[in-house]
Amino acid sequence: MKKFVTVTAVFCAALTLASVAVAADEMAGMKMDNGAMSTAKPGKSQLTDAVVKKVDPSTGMVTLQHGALTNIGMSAMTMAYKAEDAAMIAHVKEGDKVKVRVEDVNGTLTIVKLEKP
Ligand SMILES: [Cu+2]
Repeated sequence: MKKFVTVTAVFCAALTLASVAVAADEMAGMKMDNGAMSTAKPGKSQLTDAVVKKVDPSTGMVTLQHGALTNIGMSAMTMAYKAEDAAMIAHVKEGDKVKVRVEDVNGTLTIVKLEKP
């Protein structure tokens, strides 16, 4: 019985070492993947075409007629979103064609990026 326990312990140690080695390999692989991704950023900062319908500096809301915002599961529609900062509002006006990135920031749909082409 004592021998069996020892054998099991050794076997477990070997298994642990093996999985550590595998984990290290996976991490090395992930690092390479991340490096490749950081140049392409697929989908991460994708911009969507929109037209500014209304800007309300008092509330920080910008009404956008926008294409599908796939990252937040929003189809094309006209809707008001919170601008991330006041500077964003300052340089747009009704009728501007823009490119936007809207993200769910702590439950608030927020325009995190707004570019005028
Ligand atoms: Cu919407």
